[in-house]
Amino acid sequence: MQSEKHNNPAHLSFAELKALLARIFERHGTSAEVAEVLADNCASAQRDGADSHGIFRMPGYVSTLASGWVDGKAVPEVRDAAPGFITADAKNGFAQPALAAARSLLIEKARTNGIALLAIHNSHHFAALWPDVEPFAREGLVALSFVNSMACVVPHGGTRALFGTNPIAFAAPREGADPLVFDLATSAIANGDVQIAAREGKMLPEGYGVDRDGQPTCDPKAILDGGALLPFGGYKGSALSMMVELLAAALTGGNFSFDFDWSGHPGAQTPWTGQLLIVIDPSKGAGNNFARRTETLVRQMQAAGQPRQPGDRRYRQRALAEKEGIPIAVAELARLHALAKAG
Ligand code: NDP
Ligand code: PYC
Repeated sequence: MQSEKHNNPAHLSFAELKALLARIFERHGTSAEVAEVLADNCASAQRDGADSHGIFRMPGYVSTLASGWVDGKAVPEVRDAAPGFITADAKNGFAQPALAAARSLLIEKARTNGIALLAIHNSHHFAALWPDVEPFAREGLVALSFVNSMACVVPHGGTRALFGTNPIAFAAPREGADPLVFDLATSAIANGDVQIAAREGKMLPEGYGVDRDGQPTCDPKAILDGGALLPFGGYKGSALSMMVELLAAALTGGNFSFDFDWSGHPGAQTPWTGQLLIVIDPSKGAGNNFARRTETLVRQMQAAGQPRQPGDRRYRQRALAEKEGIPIAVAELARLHALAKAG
């Protein structure tokens, strides 16, 4: 996919790509409102070069919608549970429309109380997590999010897959610069990147996964075919993954990554779990100049020799796409147009 993209690609504006993706979502059974939210998310990932969660995901969304596993027309139910606590039932729909529905209340509560959280359950998240947190930092807030996925990661020292790839995303405002954002799977590699490596016939580094017999392997196909991934950083990543299960599933009322059985829905790919967002208003802190202090830390990291900060690659890619358009392989674009017509 990536090599195709760099071989005489077409260039689309963000608006063009988003409109095409929205047509595909609606054509395959989402409401216009859900299509708008998912298309914005997916086009943003493609624009930023987040390849494992951009248009690569469209066939997975389509096959999941066709399988009846997810409700593309679900209308989330948002509940004001306590001064700093909002719950959202995504009604077996996607998580992002639930976040969109709760967002203004979440910000209002964070600004009033200094901190607020949104606990989403009965939801499907098939995307990158940074688009969920970066916008809060653009409004001067600090945001953290956690999502669990599907059992494909062996806990440290274990013998079978239990955790999801369970990403954690964090965003903080910076004075005079784009927010500082990281978004990372707690597995050694995201499942999407294993699929891309398998497609491209590439081997993975050692320590990323095991085959169906529990033996270490660098072959992405063996990991996908009955094998499993390992957490990053041994017991440390495993502990973070455990935390994500607790925050995104136990706290929200969503499924653990091992809880759901999609075998009755062939084609289903979206994990049916939960998501937690924590939003903090740093102006309530004693320092009262959080964005400047973030900038101070970034400058010190640069001075210490860290060549780039998390998020920098995406922002560079975004700036390039805004200038030149979003590169998409001609064959890939044809597949998207076909999806927009099929159904
Ligand atoms: P990466 O390992 O590619 O990157 C993780 C983070 O580290 C990013 O913020 C990245 O910034 C930063 N980074 C990478 N290299 C460097 C470096 N050399 N110096 C400083 N910072 C660096 O991401 P993952 O493979 O772990 O995850 C990929 C995506 O998959 C994420 O968006 C995640 O949300 C998604 N995902 C979604 C799941 C779901 O259930 N919805 C499950 C698992 C993963 P930058 O972005 O600028 O490269
Ligand atoms: O890449 O690990 C992943 C993933 C799981 C669900 C969505 N993306």
